[in-house]
Amino acid sequence: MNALQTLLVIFVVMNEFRSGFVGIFGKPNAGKSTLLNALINEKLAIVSPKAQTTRNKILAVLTEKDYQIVFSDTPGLLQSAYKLHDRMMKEVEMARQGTDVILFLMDARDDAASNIELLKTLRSKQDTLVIINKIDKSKKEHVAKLREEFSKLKQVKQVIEISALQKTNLDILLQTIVSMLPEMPPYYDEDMLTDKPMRFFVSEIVREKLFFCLDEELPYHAAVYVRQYEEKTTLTKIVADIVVSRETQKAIIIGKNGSMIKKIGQDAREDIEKFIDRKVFLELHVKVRKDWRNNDLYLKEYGY
Ligand SMILES: Nc1nc2c(ncn2[C@@H]2O[C@H](COP(=O)(O)OP(=O)(O)OP(=O)(O)O)[C@@H](O)[C@H]2O)c(=O)[nH]1
Ligand SMILES: [Mg+2]
Repeated sequence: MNALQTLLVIFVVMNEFRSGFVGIFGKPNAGKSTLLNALINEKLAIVSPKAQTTRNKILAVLTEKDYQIVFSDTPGLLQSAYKLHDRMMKEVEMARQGTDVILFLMDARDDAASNIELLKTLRSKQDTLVIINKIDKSKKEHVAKLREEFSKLKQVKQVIEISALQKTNLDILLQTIVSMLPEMPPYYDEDMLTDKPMRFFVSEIVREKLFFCLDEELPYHAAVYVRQYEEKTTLTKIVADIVVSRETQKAIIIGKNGSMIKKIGQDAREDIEKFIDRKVFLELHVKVRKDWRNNDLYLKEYGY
């Protein structure tokens, strides 16, 4: 070993492993799930142009040589109109309690005041990184103003400007997060990626297609429940129910001569095949469960 190598070894030994829990919070549509996927380099969380896409807290573990970050993506912060929303905000609260670092994400085109208000409603005491996202779509002067406003807050350790979509400044963001984590051994095995089972991701992929294939309101009335998930020798057989609140919604999802459900099924199957790296046979059914979003039993059954 030469002198340089010895120095390197000493440096590595002196630099303890860092680990911690990092929660991603912010308004609906700020880009939280996009950021999570970009940071872990994997499409775990579903993303759509519509607000309130994410409904459950999702853990995603990023393990590198000298750190492990356990991210949690959360539903966008909102006022409850249904019991479903209460459940979503409970997921947020659970994520907040166990975190070492808070990532508060906002759309760079949004205003400072409403976001500062929202950050306060989190009532968090943890160190916070404010992330101004979508800088690919914003004006420099506005971003500078946001930075100034957020820098005044005591709990805000740093303000970082990024584009989650174009992966701009994500390396700086990661370095900053790691520097804020405690020296700790890893919480999870290095091959662990998430806390959610495959069935969950399958139902989410179908739900994502609903957001893309259907008009404004309908996706918010829908849940997806995977009834069967069976690995056969040559393929994986999946049977899932798309649950809606009304007969008229069912008719729209099925579409003329079944054209809509066919498209949803095809799009979802392709993504599921990519995700599990296997051939998939996907069977979708549409069911009506009146007012499921306000029904405790149904909410529980559908994973909320
Ligand atoms: N231009 C641009 N669009 C982005 C960026 N990040 C996310 N988006 C888009 O913003 C929309 C919302 O992204 P999501 O990641 O679903 O947002 P979210 O905060 O998880 O939303 P909820 O789950 O509803 O709370 C999608 O259309 C993304 O493609 C970005 O950096 N630049
Ligand atoms: Mg989301």
